[in-house]
Amino acid sequence: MTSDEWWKKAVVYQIYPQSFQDSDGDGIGDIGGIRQRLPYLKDLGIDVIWLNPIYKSPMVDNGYDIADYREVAPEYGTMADFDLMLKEAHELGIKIMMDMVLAVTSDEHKWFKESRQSRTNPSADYYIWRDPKPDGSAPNNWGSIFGGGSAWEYVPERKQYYLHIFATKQPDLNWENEELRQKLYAEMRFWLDKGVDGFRLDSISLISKRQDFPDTPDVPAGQFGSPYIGVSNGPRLHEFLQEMNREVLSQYDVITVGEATRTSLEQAKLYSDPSRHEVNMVFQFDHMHVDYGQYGRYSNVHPKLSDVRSAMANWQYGLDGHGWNSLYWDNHDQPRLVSRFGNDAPAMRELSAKMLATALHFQQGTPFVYEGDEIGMTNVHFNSIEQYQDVEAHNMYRQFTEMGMPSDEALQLLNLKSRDNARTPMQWSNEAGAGFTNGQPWLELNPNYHDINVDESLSRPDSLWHYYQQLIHLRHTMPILTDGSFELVAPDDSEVFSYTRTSNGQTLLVVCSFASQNVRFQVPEALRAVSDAAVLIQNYPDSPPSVGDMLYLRPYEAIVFSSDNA
Ligand code: TEU
Repeated sequence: MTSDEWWKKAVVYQIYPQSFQDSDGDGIGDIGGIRQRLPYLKDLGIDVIWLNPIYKSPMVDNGYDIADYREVAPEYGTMADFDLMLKEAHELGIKIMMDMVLAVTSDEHKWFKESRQSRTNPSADYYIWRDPKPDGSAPNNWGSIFGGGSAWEYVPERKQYYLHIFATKQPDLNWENEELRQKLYAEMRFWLDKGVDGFRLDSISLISKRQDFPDTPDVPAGQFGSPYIGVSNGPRLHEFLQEMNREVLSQYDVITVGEATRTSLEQAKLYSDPSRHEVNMVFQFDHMHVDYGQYGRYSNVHPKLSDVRSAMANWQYGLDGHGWNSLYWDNHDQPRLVSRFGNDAPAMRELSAKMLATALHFQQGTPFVYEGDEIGMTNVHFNSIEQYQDVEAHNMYRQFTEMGMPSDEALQLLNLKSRDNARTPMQWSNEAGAGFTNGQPWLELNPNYHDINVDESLSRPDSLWHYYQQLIHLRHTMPILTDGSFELVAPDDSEVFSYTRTSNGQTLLVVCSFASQNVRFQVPEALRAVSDAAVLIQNYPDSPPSVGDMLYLRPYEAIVFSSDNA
């Protein structure tokens, strides 16, 4: 690891600004609130904040619909507030990684307002415009990823359709246009010149479109297919990323993470192999697809450990020496990790959350902690569609009920998988407003804030919060966590996720039970010396009962042994 690869040792904490901390009583989190909580993040020990979009936006998709890249959303504060936050974070040794949305803008961005007016204006070609089919219908059968129908919207002024693979108010940018690319690079430089420390590049795997815009095959007439066939990892993607790197990223000492939905391991090597000069790492989705089913991500499927493990291990083996991994269990687009992969029943919630944190943070890569994970926040159980705010939740609900699904069943799917599960406000205390706001929160609080909150977690030395603090400390102090090679142990065990990390003669043995009951785990002969050595960290107050090489693991038990605790 060279010194300019500081991001390999870093732990990133994700802040969803509208849900983190409100400082002015309007029920919406803001920059003033983040500033108040910087010392909290310093105590936790994180190195980098990934800040979800804070730009001026009509907020149809909570800020992923940018109306002006150089203005701060007034809901969140002013540019002066931003500058102060950056300065204060830097004083505490915390870096700030912005979320840069370069695949789409809002239809309220001045480029689109101009583009839609005619086929000849200066921004005419900044978005993806196509003529209707002879019968007047959309250019192909792609549907929006958010549900709600076609991915094409007709504009009478141009007598053409524009492409929006997300919400109708999020037109896709046309990366084929070189002038537009230069404008986007200028927007990136604006923030880098202020001193921000990197970017999470939103939906970056989707920026290069196949120019033949093919229909998605096997879709019945009149229905919509997924647009991925023509938009995912398209023909010029890596050319664009190399250009962006040459012209922008390489000029600064930054962390870069590309959000790369539908990206295989082989493709990810192209993104993150340092010799190719693209990005440091990607967010891949293989382990997010383990509970997809009949209704895509909104299916009532419980993830199987074997699928989770093989998805993760594939990336651990595959990128070692060829790129770099990001490590995450959830974010603002996913349900809460403890509810999805662990067990959020009161007796199991903290145990399973500690186990999941262990399973993740000992892998090779840069770990991402989503706000509230450090106190074990859970999914919320809204019982009416009005309680949801997410545009995708509303579209999916409409789609499900229109196809005849009973409303309570549709709500059950949202309860399991909706993105709003992760977006309920941060639970700081058990006071009214959960210490998040004095006003009416923009999205209802999870009522369990009375029991699950930061104050409570900070008050107990054995809490999940302190466990995260310990894990982050280990990432900083043990080079083996950065450099060590990864190897699965007992790869066919149905309940236990176990692996080793090895470097310079030192071995760590990680054993994590995903079972809600007691299970046995046999330590392989070759690792007996490690499991007889020191315990580095564990989520029960004592070690599991054992007889010879057999460990009797208790529900969701996690334990890490180290052959050399130096
Ligand atoms: O997400 C893009 C993305 O990859 C989607 O497939 C994502 O998984 C989606 O949430 C599926 O439900 C990014 C942002 O992270 C997301 O919040 C935005 O809504 C989206 O871009 C559109 O800008």
